[in-house]
Amino acid sequence: MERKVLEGRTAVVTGGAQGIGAAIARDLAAHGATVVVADLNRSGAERVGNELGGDCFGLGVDVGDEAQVAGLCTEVTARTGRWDILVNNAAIVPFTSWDAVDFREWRRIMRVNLDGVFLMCRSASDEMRKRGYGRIVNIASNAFFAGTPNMAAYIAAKGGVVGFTRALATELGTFGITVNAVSPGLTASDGVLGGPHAASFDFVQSLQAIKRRGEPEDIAPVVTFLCSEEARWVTGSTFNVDGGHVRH
Ligand code: NAD
Ligand code: 4PL
Repeated sequence: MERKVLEGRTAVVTGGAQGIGAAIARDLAAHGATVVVADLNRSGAERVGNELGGDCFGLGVDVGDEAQVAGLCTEVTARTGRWDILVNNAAIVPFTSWDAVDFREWRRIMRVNLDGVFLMCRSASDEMRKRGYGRIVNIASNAFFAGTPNMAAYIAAKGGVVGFTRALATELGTFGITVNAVSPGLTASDGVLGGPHAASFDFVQSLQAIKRRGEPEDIAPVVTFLCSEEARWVTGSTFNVDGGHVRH
């Protein structure tokens, strides 16, 4: 999509300070949206927000904290007058053998990767319902389909995200709000490049139909499409964007 199809829309991207979220924030802004980059890393969010230009800005938020999410909602509507698009991208991406995950670690992952999606959707949908229009895109993972090792709690949370996407689409359909999910495969984000998942690139590439590394810029355009008015008839769906790793 080349046109400024998102002109006049306000979009919030969580976890937008780096990686896939930053690529999504850039693509939405390139299509004309006023983007609010929301991240636990406040300085990183402000850096990306300022870089996007226009009325875009960044702010610090922990998506797992109800009061902070409420504060974000107030600031977004006060500064831009509306809230049309939400991309739930923030997540913890662990690599821990199953039996090394205790209940505290399980809860830490659920709090951000699943509770955070609920809290953000709860806040955003109230604003979207007021205007009878909205686009919500939740970032899941193809690990949910593949059952990839060393990510059991993460995969359980992403399964919750896919299920919640289907249910919320039903609840919000009559308000002009669509809810979809995008499932990336292994992607060369900042987080992955700096951690243990980077060792999996060669093996994962051997499973893909397209034999190269997935980049954050491969994910963003699919999200932008689902955030556009043209995607009006698509809701409750989950799209694998992974170079043909998982054929779902
Ligand atoms: P990343 O680690 O590079 O970036 C994640 C961002 O989320 C960071 O800026 C971090 O500060 C932020 N964040 C973490 N906890 C937060 C919280 N509580 N509140 C607000 N922000 C928080 O991650 P990435 O690899 O770009 O992944 C982005 C999304 O894509 C995630 O949902 C992830 O599960 C999904 N995903 C990634 C891959 C991959 O291989 N990179 C594959 C499939 C799915
Ligand atoms: C296949 O979601 O889907 C590594 C790290 N490998 O986060 C993921 C695969 C990772 C994935 C993921």
